[in-house]
Amino acid sequence: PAPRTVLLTGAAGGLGTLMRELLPAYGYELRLLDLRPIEGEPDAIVADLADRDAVREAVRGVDAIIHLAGISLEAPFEKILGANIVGTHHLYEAAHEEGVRRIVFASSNHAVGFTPRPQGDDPLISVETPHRPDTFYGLSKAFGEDLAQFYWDKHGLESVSVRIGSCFPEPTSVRMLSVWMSPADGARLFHAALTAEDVGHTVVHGSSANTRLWWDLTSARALGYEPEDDSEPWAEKLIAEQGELDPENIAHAHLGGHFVSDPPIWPY
Ligand code: NAI
Ligand code: 15L
Repeated sequence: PAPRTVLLTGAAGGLGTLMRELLPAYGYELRLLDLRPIEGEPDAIVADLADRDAVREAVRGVDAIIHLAGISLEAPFEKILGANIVGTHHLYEAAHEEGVRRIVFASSNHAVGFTPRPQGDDPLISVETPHRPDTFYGLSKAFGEDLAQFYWDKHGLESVSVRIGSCFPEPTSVRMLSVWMSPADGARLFHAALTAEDVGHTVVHGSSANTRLWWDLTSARALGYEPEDDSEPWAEKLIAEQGELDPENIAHAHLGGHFVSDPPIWPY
């Protein structure tokens, strides 16, 4: 049966807020969790992924989990270790112990950020491309994908790891023209990842069907994902403001963009 009750971790964050708005239309009942309280959501669970018992209680009785919580930018390794590596392990272990069948894991393009982005006639980047993290942050996402594979092989807990490009209301850079995922397409992709049958552990790229796409959406489409959006309407304006990407600039030459040279730092 299709999952109905879904734990959304990181529900106070940018993507969590967008998904809280969009996913109920697909029939899901969301249980919310975040380190921070959420205004207007008194039932949201306020908990740190570091708290094993709280995580176990939070996953009890849900059909599936969308795991967004964690540090979403670069930070010192010790911080990333706690929130993203130990925290994601707590979540997987709790899900296994409580018999949750599937986790949709918010991985990131930064797990493979040092992959050169295609130029000219180069083929699109495949989901089979090796891990090439561009930050400790990206390294934690590579770990999360391996954790997902391990819990599938060892315990039969299914996952879809979504290597999200940039999911924001609008693309705001020339790079984002290639990796943007509209919030509506994000909800379509999460819905497909929750409902497709026999996913085992599947890695997919998370973006809209952008005209300037850098990566292959085949495995995402195989889940039933049909993207409806394209960043192209923003292209003329963004290129006029920022100029075309310069292949000599390493931040422009790799999938991870400025994370390869000058990553944004987590504020707390
Ligand atoms: P965000 O930083 O806005 O949200 C992350 C949320 O996780 C925050 O509300 C924070 O309070 C919570 N959190 C952090 N540490 C926690 C802990 N130890 N225990 C419980 N909650 C904790 O990030 P955003 O943009 O919403 O991203 C969501 C997820 O998707 C993240 O895992 C991020 O790495 C991933 N992602 C997002 C992309 C995007 O374009 N927005 C791109 C690629 C990946
Ligand atoms: C990410 O992984 C970050 O969490 C998000 O804030 C964006 O910076 C995104 O990647 C991106 O590459 O644009």
